Amino acid sequence: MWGMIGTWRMSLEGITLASDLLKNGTHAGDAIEIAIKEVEDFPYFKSVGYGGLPNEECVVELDAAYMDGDTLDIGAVAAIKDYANPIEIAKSLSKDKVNTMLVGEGAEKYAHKFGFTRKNMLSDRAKAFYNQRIREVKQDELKPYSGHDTVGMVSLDTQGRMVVGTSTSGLFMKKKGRVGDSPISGSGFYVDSSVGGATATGLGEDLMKGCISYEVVRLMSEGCHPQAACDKAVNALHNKLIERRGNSGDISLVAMNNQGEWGVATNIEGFSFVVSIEGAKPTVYLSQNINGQCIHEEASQAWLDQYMASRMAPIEE
Ligand code: SD4
Repeated sequence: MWGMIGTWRMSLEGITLASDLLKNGTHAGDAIEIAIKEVEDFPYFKSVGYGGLPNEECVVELDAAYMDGDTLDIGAVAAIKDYANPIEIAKSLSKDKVNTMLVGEGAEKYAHKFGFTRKNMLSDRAKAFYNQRIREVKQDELKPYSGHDTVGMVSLDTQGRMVVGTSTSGLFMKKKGRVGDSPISGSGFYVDSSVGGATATGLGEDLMKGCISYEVVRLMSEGCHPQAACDKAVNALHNKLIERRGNSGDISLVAMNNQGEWGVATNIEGFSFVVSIEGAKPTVYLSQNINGQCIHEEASQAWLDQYMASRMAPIEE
């Protein structure tokens, strides 16, 4: 049995590519690295890798993490600039015993030392979004924190090994040095091959208040199906945030257990995600929370076409 699950429609090409490898016995970690690299390299996804949206100083700072569910090794980078594939750097760091999470300049120094590909990660398109947002904020006083799409994936290989990875430019217009949940163990991701893995997307500041990915894995370890675990954890955090603070940010989780069973929960409208399991083709689903229970349906061709068209539509300079 092998399987893979990833956040948002943008996981599709990477998961499709990695599925063919998993099918042929590739390690879950190599599958994650290849799949996430594919998302990082695609310029039209706005919150990951090249083309990711910049911070308020118009600089693209990236966060990424990699966790091996067999050894529990973790590697992560945060607020790293000018490197093409943060997931590769995170994976490389996970092999070390100490200094496994590096930020900013330290992460760049490490990447330089080990010859990772340098790249100016600010695309013309992302710069145009930035300029557009500056005008909108001035005109309408819009809150800058919107428009997000972090990639998080869990993979299970034919040997039963599980790995999770994340990669993101975080929130558009974030402060320089701001770090979200994506490189933080337990919040943005967690995996244990004896149970399963989970990864989150949404408002990092709120996801971290619930250590939500760990919570999903913990619930699975108590016997919950991944769907029940996701529903339970997402609803509990959402309700707690409303109760204590009056509001909750966006929270979406995807999870898979070591049997290839999967689950997804969200507190937003139409969260998209991708699942690929042995015997079925990689599929994009849309999820909706109906009174605390998330229902998923396969995305229609019209939805898929519209998604790509909107990602690639020309933008005003
Ligand atoms: C963050 N959780 O940096 C990320 C953003 C995100 O989809 O998920 N966007 O807070």
